[in-house]
Amino acid sequence: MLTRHPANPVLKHTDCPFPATTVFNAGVARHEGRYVMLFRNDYGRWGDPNFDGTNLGLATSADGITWDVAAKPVLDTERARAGLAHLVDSRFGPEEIRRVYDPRITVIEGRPHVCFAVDTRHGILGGVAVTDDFSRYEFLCLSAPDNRNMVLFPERFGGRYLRLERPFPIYGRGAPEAFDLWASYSPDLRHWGETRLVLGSEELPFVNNKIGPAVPPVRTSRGWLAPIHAVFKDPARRLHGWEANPWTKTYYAGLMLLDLEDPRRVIGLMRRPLLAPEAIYEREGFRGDVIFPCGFVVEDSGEARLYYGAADTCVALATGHVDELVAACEPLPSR
Ligand code: BMA
Repeated sequence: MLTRHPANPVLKHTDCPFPATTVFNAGVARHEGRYVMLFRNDYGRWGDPNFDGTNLGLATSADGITWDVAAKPVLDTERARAGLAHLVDSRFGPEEIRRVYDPRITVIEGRPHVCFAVDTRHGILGGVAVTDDFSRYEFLCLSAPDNRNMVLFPERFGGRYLRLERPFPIYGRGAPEAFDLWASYSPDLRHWGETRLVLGSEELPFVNNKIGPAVPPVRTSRGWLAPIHAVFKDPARRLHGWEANPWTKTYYAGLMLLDLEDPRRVIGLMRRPLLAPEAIYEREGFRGDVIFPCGFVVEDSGEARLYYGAADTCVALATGHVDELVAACEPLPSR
């Protein structure tokens, strides 16, 4: 269904003019005639899982394959704390924000919006910011804990914005982790509600752990095409990784098709992985066997480009045709 690009990995730490160790989980969009990538950089020592910090870097490209990385990170913890200060209070001060990461870009009405995850002492939160130049960000909201992997739709529905998200329920189906994919509406990108379950992880036969949104969905004539991430955990398997604790989770890309009018309704689902870790850069790194898509661009030609973090270490690209991706989603007429 997808072909790995021969230039993979399209972005790696050695491409950065500033201290960088693992550059991965990158939001990608076409904006003002070029491709824009916001990527996560965990910096420290190669091979050492105790990173010194995390920041977000910016890369631009004419073709979406060869990237120029801006001289400095565009968002670090200090700037995130300053930007988020108006959304927190004295009990939960900006100093407890440890890092901002895993950005996803959606251009809405011409303006790039970025969803991001925030690690704090009181949990993991998700938020949304808007930017015009990718260096200054207006932070619009922060969720309740624990929630992340948020992606915005590029259009409004009945005037309202819609985002997919992945909360972390603790009590539920008995498994220690069984996380699902949800959606919320907002009138203004600041207040979110009418939250509904979109897809449970139990609905995918190759998943025994969790699923979540991956990239901003793309409109097609048949529905919203929405790649997801999907995780199988096998405690008996020891995958490549830098941490002392054995890494046992395989992250796949999956795929669903959502109703055009009510995108909280799944109308098609791929029952097998869209992309499974096979290449060396997907199997070996900080956390091996990880494919974590955060960027999705469909060209006018119908070429679909999926940008994904590989082994939590670099950014890779796989391409296919949008019509084949739509056709791969098995119809779910009864939902
Ligand atoms: C998820 C997030 C991602 C990461 C992935 C694989 O839960 O933490 O940032 O890429 O795990 O380690």
